[in-house]
Amino acid sequence: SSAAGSSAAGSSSAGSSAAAPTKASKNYKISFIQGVAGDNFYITMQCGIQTEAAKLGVTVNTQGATKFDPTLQTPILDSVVSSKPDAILIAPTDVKAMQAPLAKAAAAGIKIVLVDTTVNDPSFAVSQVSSDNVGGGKAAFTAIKGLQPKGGKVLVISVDPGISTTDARVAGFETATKADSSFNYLGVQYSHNDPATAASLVTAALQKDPDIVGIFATNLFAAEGAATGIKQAGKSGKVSIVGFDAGPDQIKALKAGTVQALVAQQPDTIGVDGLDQAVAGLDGGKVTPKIQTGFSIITSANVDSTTAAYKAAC
Ligand code: T6T
Repeated sequence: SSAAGSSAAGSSSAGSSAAAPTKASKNYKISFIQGVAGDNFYITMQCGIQTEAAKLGVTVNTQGATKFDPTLQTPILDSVVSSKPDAILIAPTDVKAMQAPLAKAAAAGIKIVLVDTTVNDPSFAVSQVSSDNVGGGKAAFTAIKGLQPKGGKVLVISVDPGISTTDARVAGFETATKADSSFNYLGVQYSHNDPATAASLVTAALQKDPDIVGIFATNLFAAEGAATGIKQAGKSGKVSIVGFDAGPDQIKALKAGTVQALVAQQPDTIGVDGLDQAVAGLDGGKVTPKIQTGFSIITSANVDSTTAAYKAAC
């Protein structure tokens, strides 16, 4: 199946193979700070963390800002730090802006585990757990090529520059696209995690280049908006969309044919592994500084045999 390559890559690097603690030595107080609240990716991660917390016997509280924005995430982090938790799991929203606030939290003696995203210099962190985002971007190109074998113009809709995950996805996609002379890379446009903005970027791009054959949307909200933009432009079925993430709505969109392929991450595993690393760090156990989790490609060919990868609630 089209998922074989990527899931093989995932299982070989899956963090679950790292020695996981079975019980914490005490009921540690741990905070999880999401990239943004209300995003099925982070909700699923939270579900994984909660289940693992119950198993290990630790207490986790979860918070997230209303927007994927370091100016909103920093005060949340600062207030969490002043509550003196034993550890923080966080998806930093910007590689640069979250650097100093996180280094300061680590310097205060709090164990920091970076989940999903990272910062420019993560050396203060106990561990980093994320998908193979460059690989996911490359796989997104392979999926577009499968859908549009003759090639043509392709566009990327991303979130904001400075987000480690989506930047890596763009880089992987760009490298793969430029290595194939039948495709013409139109570059990346930023939607600020707002589906309406993504939709208008896509309709404007299709006005300028009506012969676009494919769009890679680097996260859930970019993909949602890109699908709307294609509908608004009357180009449904002509332009292929490959989106990162596979929430319940994305699976529906795939079945309805408004999106043609999804790169499904393993947010649950990222959360479980992240919490295991935090507890291992607190108990002086063996930590794994870098863990890469897998992904799979979902298309109409395998969607019926796929259970939704992400949850809307636990
Ligand atoms: O794609 C995920 C996450 O990996 C990324 O860092 C930000 O966007 C999502 O949360 C999906 O909305």
